[in-house]
Amino acid sequence: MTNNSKANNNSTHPPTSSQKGYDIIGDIHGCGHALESLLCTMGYTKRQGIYQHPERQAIFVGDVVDRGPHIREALAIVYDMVSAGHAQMVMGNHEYNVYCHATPHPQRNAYLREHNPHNDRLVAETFEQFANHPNDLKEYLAWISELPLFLDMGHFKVVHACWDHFYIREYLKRFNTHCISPEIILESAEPDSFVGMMVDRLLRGTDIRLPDNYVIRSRDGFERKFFRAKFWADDPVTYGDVVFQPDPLPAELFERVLNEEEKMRLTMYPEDEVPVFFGHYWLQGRPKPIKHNVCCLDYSAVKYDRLAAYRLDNESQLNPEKFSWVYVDPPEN
Ligand SMILES: [Mn+2]
Repeated sequence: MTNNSKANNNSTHPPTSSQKGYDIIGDIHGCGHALESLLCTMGYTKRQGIYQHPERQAIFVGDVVDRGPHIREALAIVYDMVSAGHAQMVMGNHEYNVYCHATPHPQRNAYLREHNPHNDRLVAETFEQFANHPNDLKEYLAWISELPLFLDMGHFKVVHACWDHFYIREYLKRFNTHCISPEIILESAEPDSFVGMMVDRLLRGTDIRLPDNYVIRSRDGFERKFFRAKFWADDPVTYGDVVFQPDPLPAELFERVLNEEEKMRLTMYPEDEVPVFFGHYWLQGRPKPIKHNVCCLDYSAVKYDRLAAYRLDNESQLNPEKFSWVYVDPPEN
């Protein structure tokens, strides 16, 4: 950490007078070296130890931690940029997991997130890489516990997995902030609480339970009884219209018609809304907008695809030419 001062997340950083644009950066997952390459590619330079751009601000869509080889480096870069006002960040489901995994429940003999083989495995690299740096981890966890859950920047929006107008409006009404807090995280650990459902929706997206006894075995070995659904589908009819994940649905389910209850679980993102940026969904290949106002920036950096960014100026229709990315190479053995 370069700064001793704690980042102020309680207000979005106003653009400086020279600021012209935003570079929105996808899931890093411990690919700290790729992050440095991407920042350099986009004209950011390191001054007094902090990456910065004279005319632009970076916005991270979350999931800086877990899985990859350089989690401490990645967190240090992001934390220092945010602390100095050169970047903003929204919380990803992996930051939330790491915080809850490390935080004992004040009234119960348990952690906020259950320790079991599945949950332990998801956060293993982060705790391993911080094993000899417990004080740094403590400081990062405190910072994580006050991150924004979403950013409404006026001419664009940012969230980790799903922009849900209903939950966001209700959250602002209840808490009068776009940030989370240790108290709200504690409440969110109750799965049926409003904040529990909200965090799940914004940080993990909408999903639909597979019918009967179907199970999808994902490429990374997890068994899933749900599939991830789009929040931007227009008038979806079948499972195939809403599925959005790297692991394909069993073929016979593709044409299955969504029932009313399943449709109720979905959320929509109107055509005439400002662009929304998010990560989370493990895309691959050449980065491009999903729709004129919908853009996922997770291009599977930690699976040796790309770390991607969208370089936004004032356009309201996303431009396929405005992505930057770096390739992430497997380590040489
Ligand atoms: Mn992710």
